[in-house]
Amino acid sequence: GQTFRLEDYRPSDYLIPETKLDFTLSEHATRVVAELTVSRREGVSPTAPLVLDGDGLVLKRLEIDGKPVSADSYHATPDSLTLRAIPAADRFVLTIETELAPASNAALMGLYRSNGVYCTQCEAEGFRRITYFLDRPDVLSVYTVRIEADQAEAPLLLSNGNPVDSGSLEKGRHFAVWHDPFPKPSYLFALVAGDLGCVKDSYTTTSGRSVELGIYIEHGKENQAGYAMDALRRSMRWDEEVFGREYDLDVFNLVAVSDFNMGAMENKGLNIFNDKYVLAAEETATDADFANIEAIVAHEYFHNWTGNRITCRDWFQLCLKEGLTVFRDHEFSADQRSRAVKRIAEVRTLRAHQFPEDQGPLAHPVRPRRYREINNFYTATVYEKGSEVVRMIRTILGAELFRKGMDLYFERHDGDAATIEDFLTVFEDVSGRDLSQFALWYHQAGTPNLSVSASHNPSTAELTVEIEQSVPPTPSESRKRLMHIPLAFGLVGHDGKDIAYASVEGATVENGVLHVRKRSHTVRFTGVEERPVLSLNRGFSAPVSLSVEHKPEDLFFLASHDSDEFSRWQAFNTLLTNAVIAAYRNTLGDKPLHFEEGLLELAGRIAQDERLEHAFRALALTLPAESDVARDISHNIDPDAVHAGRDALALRIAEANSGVFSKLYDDLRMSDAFTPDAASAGRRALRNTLLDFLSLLPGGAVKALDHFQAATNMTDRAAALAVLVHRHGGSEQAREALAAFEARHGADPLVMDKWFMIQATAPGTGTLDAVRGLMKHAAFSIGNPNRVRSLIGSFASANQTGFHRADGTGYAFFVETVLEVEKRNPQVAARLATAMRSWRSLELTRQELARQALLAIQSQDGLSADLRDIIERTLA
Ligand code: BAL
Ligand code: ZN
Repeated sequence: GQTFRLEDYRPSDYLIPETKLDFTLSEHATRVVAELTVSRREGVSPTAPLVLDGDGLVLKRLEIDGKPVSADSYHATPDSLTLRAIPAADRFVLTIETELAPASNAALMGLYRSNGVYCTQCEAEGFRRITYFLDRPDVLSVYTVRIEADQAEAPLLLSNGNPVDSGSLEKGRHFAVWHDPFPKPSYLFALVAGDLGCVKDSYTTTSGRSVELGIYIEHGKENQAGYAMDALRRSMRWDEEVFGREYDLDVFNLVAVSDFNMGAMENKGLNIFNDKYVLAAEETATDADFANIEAIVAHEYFHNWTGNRITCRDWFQLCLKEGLTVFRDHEFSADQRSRAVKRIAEVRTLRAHQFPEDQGPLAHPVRPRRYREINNFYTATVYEKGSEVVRMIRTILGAELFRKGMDLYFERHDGDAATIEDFLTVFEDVSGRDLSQFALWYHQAGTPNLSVSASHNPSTAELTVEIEQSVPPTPSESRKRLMHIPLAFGLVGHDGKDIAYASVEGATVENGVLHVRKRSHTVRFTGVEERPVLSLNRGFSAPVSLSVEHKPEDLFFLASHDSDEFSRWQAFNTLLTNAVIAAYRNTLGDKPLHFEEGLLELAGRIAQDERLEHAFRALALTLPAESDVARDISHNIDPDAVHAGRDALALRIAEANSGVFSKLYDDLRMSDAFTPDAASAGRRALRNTLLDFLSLLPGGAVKALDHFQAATNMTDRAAALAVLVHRHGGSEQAREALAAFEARHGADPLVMDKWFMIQATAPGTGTLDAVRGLMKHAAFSIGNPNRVRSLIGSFASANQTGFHRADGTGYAFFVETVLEVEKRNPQVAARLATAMRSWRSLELTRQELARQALLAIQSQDGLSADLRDIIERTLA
């Protein structure tokens, strides 16, 4: 396939200032008439050909200014339309008619059908599956869309912008016309037509504009849309208050569909959502679902300014809208919930998804310089690390200058297709700072490492901190430049309070942030009478991997006393991780496992510490996942030994704290009505975490089944089911709970996804057969991305012992299934295949089996560009 390079960017010779689309919808033969007003960019020769993108299109009619184009002056293939003889006038109207078969579009890009509803997905390059177009984000057009359909089949006809006309037609058909006054790139085009239920509300912006809000979902599920609507209204208010951004159309519509490749899509005025991120009720959704819905509704809404009003010049700039919008949704959730808890959750996600990406064969810069398939760059690096980079800009500039910079960005670039350079420049302009070294965060892949040691000299009252940075090589970037790393820190005194110092030299320190810019810094703090404990990277101010030469007692101290809650969590988490790694090594060496009493006790103390939020305690007590531990071990990993080490620690913590945990578990029982707020969710999270420990003690399966049966909401029910299936798989209690869950929720596919996922993530070699069996279950469908991700995706990426079986049968299953999914949906298959990205860190036998599996996929004929790209980069 072709490789696209950032340095090859050049503006389009032609633009399309206006686009009129006329859809006559039918399942197998939808007619699309596109009337494009084409203009030649100034200075471009009239002989320059016009080359439009297509993807699998059939051209039915082609006219220029209303006259047919002669056969010798154009060339049409399914993938492009080239016009050679173009009117000399610098503006003309091109009419293109194409015919589509939405019902057989299984790739879910372009126009397709989901549960009988017509819908679209155009990002990144799906619009070219609808009509020939300059399908690139820097070609902005004003759209007017007419949709005609059968009134009974599709009473609802939606597109971007505001509704301008509608009416009935002969033979039971009807139409609607939508006009979007804001010029937009084709990837933001959307259409929905079908028979859906609706929840309406209205919102008045600060300047008094009244906006009609609509959420469209499957009939009968209207009562599950309230939470999303509330989240939408809160998002609209928050963006006004925190970023000064108001909504700009008369309507805002959000549609939930069941077959969707992504989480959701920010089409102008018509967001389309994976129904998983809309539907919420206590009976069917967990607290995590509620939190995700809130975050994703906000994310898509926030794109209206960061993505839509200001879009990307090209797809290399994807992080310009995604990293920034993730940052905005993170801040929103932090304001709606507990900031510290939210931050810990973000960092856990970043480490679980972005760090392995950055440390493996698929590593790429936040702003990549090349790609073969852009769909494969909707990654944790672009999104999550992209958000961290924006957060660092705020850390460096301070909140006030950051806001000033954002204001300037909106003012200067509204209506533009912008670049990362444009974004950085506004912050340089408002602050007078030079961000060129900082910009490496966008340009250079890899997680920087910092090693730190500190020594205190009581006689001179000096603290000396040695800091070394290194950036590991990543694919196609062997030599790295030194980064600018803002490290928030504190010197913690014996009473847990930060102590002051007189002066500092060896690095710039501003507002509690130490700026690492060189390979090594020797930082001297004077006037430090007592030996402090160094608390570094507070709030996870920089996405780095940090190794501090702490004395073990220092970590215990920080875990109990650091005033920064994130760092407290981090210290305890590091202690737990170290304990599992020690147990792992002893397991491999056939040595007895031993855990420090102090650690076990500290777990008990944290559990009961009334000064800490419940949700914080739950996060602290959640042991690092097997994949987290594996990442820290980094090479020659035996997943079975990781599992054994982690389980052993869980058991010892449970045994050492059985009384405390039991009492707390009982005290946390809630009898009041369910509410999804953060405080109540925190109580449930802590109680469910305790259940996981208690289930390891005698009578644990019975206790978990009691919990399951007593559950009055999905959070508790799913948590108990997971405990039974993961801790007591095959037991009578686990079987009973699985059957009860299936009987209760069998008709609700989204809830059955939880049932699939819990079973797919059960540790041990037996799970592979279980997954194969579940693929035959009536609720499973290989064509639906949510089903595939919950059963197969979770097995491959979140089941270390089950998937990475030493006999390689997990990998054989992987080959077979990825190829099966690929036949229908290359994008979902490619995503699934990233489960292999850390194969080189496995022990040698598994490594070789994994490599064979990847080669088996690579050798297939006719592999999609999506899958080929992932497989070849993974093998490289
Ligand atoms: N733009 C793709 C979906 C999202 O990030 O919002
Ligand atoms: Zn986004």
